[in-house]
Amino acid sequence: MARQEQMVILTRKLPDNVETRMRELFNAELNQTDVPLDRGQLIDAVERAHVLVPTVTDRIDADVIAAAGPQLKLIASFGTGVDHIDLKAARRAGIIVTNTPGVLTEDTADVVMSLILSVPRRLAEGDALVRGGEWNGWAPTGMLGHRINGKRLGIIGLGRIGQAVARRARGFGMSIHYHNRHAVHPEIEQELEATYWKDLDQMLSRMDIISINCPYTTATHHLLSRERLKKMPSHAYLVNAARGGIVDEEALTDLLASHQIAGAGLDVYENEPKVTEKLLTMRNVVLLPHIGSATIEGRLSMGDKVIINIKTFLDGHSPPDRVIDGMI
Ligand code: 8YV
Repeated sequence: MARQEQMVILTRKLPDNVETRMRELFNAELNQTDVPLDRGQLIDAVERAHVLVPTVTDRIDADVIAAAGPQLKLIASFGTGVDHIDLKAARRAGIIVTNTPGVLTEDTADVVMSLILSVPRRLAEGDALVRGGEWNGWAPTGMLGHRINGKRLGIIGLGRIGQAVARRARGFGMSIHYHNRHAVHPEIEQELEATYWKDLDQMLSRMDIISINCPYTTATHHLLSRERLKKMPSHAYLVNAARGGIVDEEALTDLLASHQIAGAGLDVYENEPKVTEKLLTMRNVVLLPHIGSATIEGRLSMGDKVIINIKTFLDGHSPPDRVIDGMI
C-alpha cells in the first residue's frame, strides 16, 4: 500500500503545521474537536489505523492493544514519556512504539527551574496577594521565603532533563546531587560537579530541594512513598515535573499539611486532571497544569519527530526513536 493511503489516526489536536504535513504525507484522520477519545473510540481507532499517534492522555493498555487490527504496526507517541503505553503488550503484538526524546528537554528543565525558584521564594503566593488587593506595601518581614543560592539540589534521575536542570541550578549557585540506578559518566559528573548517591534514602535526608526527573515505570511507581517522603528534612521542598505516579500524592499532601515537608512545586499529578483537593487549599505549593513541554517551538519539534518516525517506518526503515521495552 502506498504511504499516502496508510491510515494514521491522531487522538488529539496537534499544531496546524503538524496536521497539515500529516495530511500531505499520509491518510491522516484528525481530532478537530480535541476531546480525548473515550475507550470505545480508542478501540475503534486501533481496529482501523495502520499508525496510531497517541498522547499522554490516552491509556494504551494490554486490552486496547489486544483489540488492535493486524494492520496496526506502529504507535508513534507524541511525547517522551511512554508510561501510558503497555510496551510489553505492544512488543508481543509486533507493534513498534516510538516517542519524541530530546526536543522537550530544555523547555521541561525551564519549568522545573521555575518551580525550584517559585516555591521557596513564594512567587505564586505573592502574585495572589497582589491580585487579591491584600498587599499593603513593602515590609521588612513581609513575604519572606528561603534563599536558593548555596542550597543542595537532589535530582532523582540525572538523564537528559535532569542534566539540563542541573546546568540551570548551578547558574543559581546550587550544589548538585543525584540518585540514579548507576552513576553517570565521570565527564558529566565533573562538568556538573555532581555528587552521586547510590542510596536514595540517604540523599533525601540531606537535601534542601528534591527534583524528580526520572521516567515513570513499574520500578518508579511511588518511588517517593510515604516512608521515603518522611526522610526529607522538614525545611526541604519537592519539585515534580516528571510523572505524578512517582510520588504517593496522598502521603505528600499529608506531610505538607503537617509541615513535615516545607513545600512542593508540581506540574504533574497521580490522577490527571484530578488534583488532590487538599493541595488546592495550601499556600506552600505551586500547582501547574502539566506544561513542562508546552511551548509552540517544542510542540512543533515533537510533531516533526512523530512525522519522521512514521515516514521512516512506512518507507521500510527502522524509525529513529524506537522505544525498546526494558530499556526505559
Ligand atoms: C508532553 C510529557 O506534553 O513528553 C512527555 O513525557 O510529559 C509532556 O511534556 C506529553 O507527554 C504529550 O503526550
